[in-house]
Amino acid sequence: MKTVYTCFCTDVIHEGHINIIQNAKKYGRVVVGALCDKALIRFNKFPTISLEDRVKLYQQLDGVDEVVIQESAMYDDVIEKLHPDYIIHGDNWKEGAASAIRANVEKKLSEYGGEIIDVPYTYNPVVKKIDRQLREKLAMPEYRRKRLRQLIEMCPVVKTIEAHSGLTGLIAEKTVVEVDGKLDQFDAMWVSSLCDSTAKGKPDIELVDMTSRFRTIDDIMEVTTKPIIFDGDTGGLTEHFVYTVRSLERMGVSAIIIEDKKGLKKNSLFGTEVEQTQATIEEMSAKIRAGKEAQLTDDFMIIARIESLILEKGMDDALARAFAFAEAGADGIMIHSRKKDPAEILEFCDKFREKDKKTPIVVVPTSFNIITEDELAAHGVNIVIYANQLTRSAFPAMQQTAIDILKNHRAKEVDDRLMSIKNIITLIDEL
Ligand code: SPV
Ligand code: MG
Repeated sequence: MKTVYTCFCTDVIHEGHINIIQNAKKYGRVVVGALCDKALIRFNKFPTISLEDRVKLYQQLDGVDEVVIQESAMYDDVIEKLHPDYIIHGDNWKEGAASAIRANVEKKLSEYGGEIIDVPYTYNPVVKKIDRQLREKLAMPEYRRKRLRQLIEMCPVVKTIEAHSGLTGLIAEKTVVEVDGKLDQFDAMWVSSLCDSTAKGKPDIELVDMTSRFRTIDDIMEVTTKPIIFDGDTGGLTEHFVYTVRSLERMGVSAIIIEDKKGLKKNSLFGTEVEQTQATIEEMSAKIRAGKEAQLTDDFMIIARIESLILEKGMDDALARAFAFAEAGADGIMIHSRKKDPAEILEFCDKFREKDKKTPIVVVPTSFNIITEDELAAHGVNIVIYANQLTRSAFPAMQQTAIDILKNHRAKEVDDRLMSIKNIITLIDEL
């Protein structure tokens, strides 16, 4: 009896899956793989039911002889263990990022004479609707809000990129690459005060009001499913901060990061070039405590950002604040630096982790951009935020286009660096 293997990464079974099983049955004994959570999230198919429940769901299907757990998205573990004669899949994996998986499977099977069976992908209105419902479920506040905590548990490092509009949200949501035979993508989005303000042509001084910041979040949420970390600046007056926490939590935002500054906040990357005042440990701790008391779910996170290194107050001050803020109930610590050398960030992380193994650490490697995610994770960092790179790459490109159109009195000269009209009009999916 030959073995036919297929991998499912779904919480809901539809006609397409049944079709795969019926086709598989013609070739032999059908083994279904349930892709594990860690691998699933790299496909942006974040599970809404547990792996255990997915296994049970697949076991109940007519024609399935066995269900196993697949650890690697690239199929390496199951191919080595099961040596299936056939691997069956919808032919949609011939295109896009998934084609890297198909190529790997083809190579591995060819080593012992196994074969791929591609069946035409079932894409009718019912399947399309189920796909959409699954995706939209992930966008719902109750699923999205808790996802950051889940990711911290599941990922060595949560990769977060700035978004300040629906369009940048889509880039954060949909950009998938294949590197070294593995698929990769961002896990979460950062609604940066700098980029949100810059997009509105305003300075980053808490001038863009909360209603407008929430509107930005809403634009992003409309078209994405990934969790959102909100840059809350100083958090404002404690009396106002508690309302902000409630609103963000209700919207389905996963975390707010507030910095230990008071008075007129300026962007941290100015450092000591401008006057900025740090709040006392007591003031900041009181704000954290008030925020934690205001929140209604266990999902939402209040992360305390420490500006001591930015303001050149020293490592001891940064560490004393970190321990005090964690003690006050902060769900994470963000440590910031504007040095090119990551040494002071790493020293902070190592010293913090000597005493506190659990509280998540967040870093924003804008200046110390030489260091990789893996190196940061090795020093105990849990969340890495690429805070402004999308804005900084778009601005010079747009500016150059404006200059060149003015110089040439027409747009022909810029055309070859533009996205095609066809691509721009089909970029956004319609319902
Ligand atoms: C932001 O992105 O607005 C931040 C990070 O707060 S930084 O600009 O580095 O201060
Ligand atoms: Mg900011």
